[in-house]
Amino acid sequence: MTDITLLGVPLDCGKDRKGCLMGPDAYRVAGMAGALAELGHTVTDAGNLAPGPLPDVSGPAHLVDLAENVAWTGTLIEAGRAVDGMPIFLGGDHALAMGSVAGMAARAQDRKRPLFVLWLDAHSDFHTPHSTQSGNLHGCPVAYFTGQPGFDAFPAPPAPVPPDRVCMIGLRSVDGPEKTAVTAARVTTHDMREIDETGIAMPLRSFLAHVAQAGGDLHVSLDVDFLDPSIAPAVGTTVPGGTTFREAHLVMEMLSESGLVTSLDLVELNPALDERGRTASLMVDLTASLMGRRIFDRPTQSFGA
Ligand code: NNH
Ligand code: MN
Ligand code: MN
Ligand code: MN
Repeated sequence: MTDITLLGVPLDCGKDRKGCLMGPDAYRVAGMAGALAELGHTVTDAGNLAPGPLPDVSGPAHLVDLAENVAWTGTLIEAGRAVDGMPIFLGGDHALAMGSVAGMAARAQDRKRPLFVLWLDAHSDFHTPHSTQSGNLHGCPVAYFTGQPGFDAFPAPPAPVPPDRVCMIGLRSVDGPEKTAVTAARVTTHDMREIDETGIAMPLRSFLAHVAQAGGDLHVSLDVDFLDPSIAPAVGTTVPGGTTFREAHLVMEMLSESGLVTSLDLVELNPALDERGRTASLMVDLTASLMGRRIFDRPTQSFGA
């Protein structure tokens, strides 16, 4: 059983459209702590984090809330690094992954283990402050924590994650500059076109085998828009053609069975856009599957075996 720490991250500065600050409380209301405790885990809700004082920083003028993002990043790196067991970062928008992943990479380095990252998202979030057109820093975390240039206003990531230790699944909205940069950096990508053809289990299985062989820690970053908008409406950046209820649960069950996951982000939930809390509930159910909820313990009995 796992020692889980819930870290509330009411970070809402990664984009213009506000609402993700309500995410941590929506997860609490949807029963996150109880669902995990019921599986036998020890759960500590550490409450909500707050960003440090706003630094005096400058960068490209179109960036949204740069100073606040910088402040949060420093706070999250230290808060995550200090957690002993498994932190679950209850977001908050995806800009929180600058700090959560950089902090987990620092912690993995302290433990002399490589950190791998599974990025479950419609988007690759590989912009730099110079390539982003929207100015929304929630589109930039992967470039930051893999140590791409252009993040001078931010604290340097203590242990940049080599891009070839990042695996992205669910992609269906990648901007031009990101396409070039992701490919050049040799990030592993599995877009929806590939998932449609091979199924979602095959690429995930090979990534997990790779992480196991390397003796790595594994951080999972789950963006609500990984899911199809028909099952998860509570997100500001819906993209059609997302993963189904069954695909998403299969991913979580395979992650659980791998025993490799050491930290988790739940990001981009905007409760103001939800329908009677169903997206928050689905995210709780997915987290429970990731943490061991099962229909049956496999293998089940079959005829003629
Ligand atoms: N690529 C777009 C941008 O940078 C959209 C990013 N939005 C996300 N990312 N939700 O996961 O603005
Ligand atoms: Mn994202
Ligand atoms: Mn996204
Ligand atoms: Mn690989």
